[in-house]
Order: sequence, then C-alpha cells, then structure tokens
Amino acid sequence: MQLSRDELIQAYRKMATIRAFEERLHDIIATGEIAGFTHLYCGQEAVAVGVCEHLAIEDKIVSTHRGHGHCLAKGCDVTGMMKEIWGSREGLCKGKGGSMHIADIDKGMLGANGIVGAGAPIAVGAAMSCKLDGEGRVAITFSGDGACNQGTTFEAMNMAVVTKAPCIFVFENNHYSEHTGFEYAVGTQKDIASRAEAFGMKVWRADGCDFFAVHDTMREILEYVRAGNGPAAVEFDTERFYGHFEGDPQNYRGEGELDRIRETRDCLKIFRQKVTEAGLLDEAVIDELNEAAEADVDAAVEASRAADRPTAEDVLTDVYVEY
Ligand SMILES: Cc1ncc(C[n+]2csc(CCOP(=O)(O)OP(=O)(O)O)c2C)c(N)n1
Repeated sequence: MQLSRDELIQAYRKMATIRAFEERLHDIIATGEIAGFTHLYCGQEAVAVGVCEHLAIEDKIVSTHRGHGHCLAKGCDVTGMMKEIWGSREGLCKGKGGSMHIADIDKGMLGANGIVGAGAPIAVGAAMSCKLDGEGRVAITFSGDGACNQGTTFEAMNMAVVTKAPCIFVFENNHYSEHTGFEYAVGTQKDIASRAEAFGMKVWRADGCDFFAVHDTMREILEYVRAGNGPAAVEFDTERFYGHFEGDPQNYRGEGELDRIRETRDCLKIFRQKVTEAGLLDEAVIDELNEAAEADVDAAVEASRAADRPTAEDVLTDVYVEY
C-alpha cells in the first residue's frame, strides 16, 4: 500500500532523529561527559519506525538494552530521553533509568531492559491485558538474536500461544549477541523465526534494512493479530553500525564488514533511494528532514547540559510503589 507524502515524511524524520540522536551520543560519550553504559541502535532504525508507525499510544511495546530507537519511534520526547541518558532529574524517568531503563507508560512504552530476554514475558502480560480489554490493542516485544536463546523468550512464546494473547514477537537479527556471531550461537535451522513457528505461531521474515518491507510486513501481521488469531512473530534481518556497547573496538567483525554494511545496508540511504527514484520525495526534502532532526538533537543536548542534576534526597524517592 502506498504511503501518503505526510506519512513518508513523518517516517523518515523519525528514522533521521534516531540516527542523529545516537550519532551525537556516540561523539559525546567518547568525551566522558555522559556516564553509564550505552548501546546504540544505529543501523536498525527501519525496524523500530516501520513497526511503531502502525501503533497507537494504547498499543504497548517492550524494548531491550538497545532501546533508544524503540522509545523514539513510539513517541517518547527527544529532550526527555536525552536528559534521562544524561542522568538529569528532568529526564523521562527522573534520571533513574538512564540509557538502559527508560520507560514512558503514557506513550505505551513499557520499558527498555538491561536483562536480556526479560522483555518477552512482560509483553505477554501486557498482551493478556489488551485481550481482556477487548479493544483490539496489541503488545510488541523487540528481542535480539541473543535474547531469542533465553529460556524466558521460549516460555513467553509458549504462554502467548496457549493464551492466544495478541502479542507480536519482533526479532531483530543484527547477527551478533555481544561479540558472538548468530550463525555460531543460534542452533536449529540457523534462523530465529523457525523457533516461533515450532511454538505454533504464524511467522514472517523480512529485510529489516528496508523500511517499506518492515512496514508492509507489520501491516499484515497486525491485521492477523488484531483479528483475534493469537500471537505472531517476525524476524527482521538488520545491521548494527556501532559496537555492542560504546567503547567496544569490534575486533570480531570481518574485514571490511562495517564499511560494506554502511555502504549497502544503511536503511536511511535505502529509504532515500527508494523515495527519490519513485518521485515520492525529492533529495532536498530529505536533506531538510536530516537538518531538522539534527536541530532537534542540538536543542536536546543543550537542554540536557543545563538541566538539574539529582539531589541526595532524590535517591530516597520512587524507591517503593504505593498502591
Ligand atoms: C540475562 C542476561 N544475560 C546476559 C547479559 C549480558 N548481555 C547484555 S547484551 C547481551 C547480548 C544481547 O544480544 P542480542 O539479544 O542479540 O541483542 P543486541 O545486543 O544484538 O541488540 C548480553 C549477553 C544480560 N544483560 N542479561
């Protein structure tokens, strides 16, 4: 299905914002100005945006340790995110979540998560509640090829099938779990989707570097799940441009691998090429969207530098939930 001009612009602007946000983080973290462990999502933008462009605020997502892209795609505020990563009390989670534990319940973003494989069970719980509400809402869990090896993910897939929960398992296969290649670590038929199939789910597979492939695939999956067929799974083949964490020298990459994927598998470049060749958007519009994304990130960085730091008293608040 053809997207409207406004839809194309919105999707590209979100992808460009994620890219600009993370490239800026990459530079700033190298200076030591931001503390904490950070995992960048650059390269995978088409997956987060291609999935989330279909969702309403009432649909839920659960993210991973590599969560900035998912958060921004679901509508989390750019400055609130930057302040959070900066550890400011003005951040989305008052600076207590940091890069790996950002959540924004009002946006249906149930949390990034430092525990690999912890997202899927949370999403199944959210999906069960969507089912009880009966309003056609879904819950989506993003998991990497590493997370698909965790028992929690298997249990969650089984539970989703048994309860017919409207849960979508989005597997982002970026070919590495930390420094271990997925061909080495993922058994069976050397893919992830077949595992979900074995649990009785209908599965899809698509190129995660092509926004349009992701978007079209998700449309089909959402129709299927919202129609009450129970859970579904999809494996997107994607690439990560930076190391596992910021500071990772990536010695495990093949020779020329990073240059090759940046040249041929960059989802922003692929989007640009597709829309300009089809005459849907011209180069100047894409350039303006890149500039607008950079300006948003400039403003977020400036605001984060000036933002309040936590006080000693802040340590004692939000420790326990009161019911
Ligand atoms: C339960 C658990 N085991 C191990 C780790 C350490 N760890 C952090 S990220 C990661 C690899 C995750 O790989 P993948 O799921 O493919 O996601 P990617 O980093 O590729 O996005 C591991 C093993 C952890 N955080 N939690």
